[in-house]
Amino acid sequence: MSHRLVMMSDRTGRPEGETGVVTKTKPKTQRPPLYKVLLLNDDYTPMEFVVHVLERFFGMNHAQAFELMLTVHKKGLAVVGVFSFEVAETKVAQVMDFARRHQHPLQCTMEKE
Ligand code: TYC
Repeated sequence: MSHRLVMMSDRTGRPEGETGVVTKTKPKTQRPPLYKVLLLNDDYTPMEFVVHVLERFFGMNHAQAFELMLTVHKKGLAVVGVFSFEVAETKVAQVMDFARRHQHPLQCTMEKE
C-alpha cells in the first residue's frame, strides 16, 4: 500500500501544514480471468461413464463424482470446476476426446466466470 500526504491549502494558496489529509492510493493487482467448465446432461451417456470422467479429469473421489453426475442428470448441467483459460480449455478437450473415443454424446463446455 502506498501513501500520499495531501496538504490542504487555504485561499491564499499557502500550504496549511498542520491539517494535511492522508489519502491512500490502492495499487491495482491484476488477477487472471477464470473459466467455469460445464458438463451437460444427455439421454445416452451411461452414468458410470460420467462418474469415471469426473474422477479421471477433475480429481474427484467416487462419492463426489457420483453426486455431481446426479446433479447434472437432474438439473441439465453443472459447473464441474473453475480454472484458468488454458487449464479449462485442456479439460474440455480431454473430456470431449474421451467421450468421442467411447462413442458417447457427452458434452463439456467452458464459459468465462
Ligand atoms: N442422463 C444420463 C443417463 O440417464 C446420465 C448422464 C449424466 C449423462 C450426466 C450426461 O453429463 C451427464 N444415462
